[in-house]
Amino acid sequence: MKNILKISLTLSLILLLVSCKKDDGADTTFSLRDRQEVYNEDIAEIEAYLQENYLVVDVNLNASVKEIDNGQTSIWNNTTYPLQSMIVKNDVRVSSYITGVSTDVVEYKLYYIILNEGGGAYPTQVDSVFTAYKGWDLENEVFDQNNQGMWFTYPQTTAFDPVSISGYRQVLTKIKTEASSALNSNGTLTHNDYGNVLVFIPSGLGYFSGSNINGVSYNPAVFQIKLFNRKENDQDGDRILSNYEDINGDGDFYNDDTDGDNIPDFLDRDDDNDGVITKFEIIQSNDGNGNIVYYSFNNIPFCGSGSVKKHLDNSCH
Ligand SMILES: [Ca+2]
Ligand SMILES: [Ca+2]
Ligand SMILES: [Ca+2]
Ligand SMILES: [Ca+2]
Repeated sequence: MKNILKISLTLSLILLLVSCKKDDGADTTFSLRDRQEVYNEDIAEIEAYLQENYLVVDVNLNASVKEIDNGQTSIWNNTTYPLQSMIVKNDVRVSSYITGVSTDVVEYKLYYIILNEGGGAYPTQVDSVFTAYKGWDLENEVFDQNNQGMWFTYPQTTAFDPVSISGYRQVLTKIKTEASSALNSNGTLTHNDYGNVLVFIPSGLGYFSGSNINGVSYNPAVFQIKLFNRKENDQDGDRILSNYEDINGDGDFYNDDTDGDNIPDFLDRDDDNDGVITKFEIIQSNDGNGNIVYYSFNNIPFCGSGSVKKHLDNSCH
């Protein structure tokens, strides 16, 4: 079932055309730089930045970074908020097909600092996330900020959501949502014990050749991200939450394709390609008057004496 995929592919194409048009703009000699070469420069700049700047964290765990001018302890050597790192690949896809993995082969070192882990739940790759953020460049110039928080969904529908930034999205796997929130009399929310992280993003995991960061291309970025909430999604509308469609449980939702048609299960409305869409295979009861009850995921029956749930087994409907 390819309708949803068509929509997302069409969107990707539009975004591609838009970005090509923008890139082509005034400079007809423009060409993309080599990603490994850009990364080598970026990581050297980021590591110098971490050694030449220090971190200030206020009582509300709002971070700012300043250049060392009087012997302050560098971010590199900070033991109160220790610097951590992970090696990641660019997860921005060429398409939503199983085979649409990024052509970027660089192994990126992503530095981050956890200011607070959070008391809620870790988001998955396909959850919507409600985050507040502040972004600045290596000159400590802020280029974007949102204090209240807003919802972002991946796969994203607009090109320049912060969550479309691979480094932004991937570091969210290190923190959890808030433990609780309270509604204030003025209508604002107070968030309690939320995930709070600083991340130092090479341009290849950010805007790369785009000039979103203070008008400069190939510019690394720093983000402070506060993860308030998450929402589980059913991306393909088959009434099975996408979080149940990572069949091999490895956290990657793009490598599970039960029927082998190149469309991942979480975007495939007929997961086993038996001609009956998944939503109709998981009906528990239907009184004919519009009162349809669907099985909860754990209660979806197997085919016969098998051990595969019926929506994933084309030997029964
Ligand atoms: Ca689904
Ligand atoms: Ca998987
Ligand atoms: Ca499939
Ligand atoms: Ca089916």
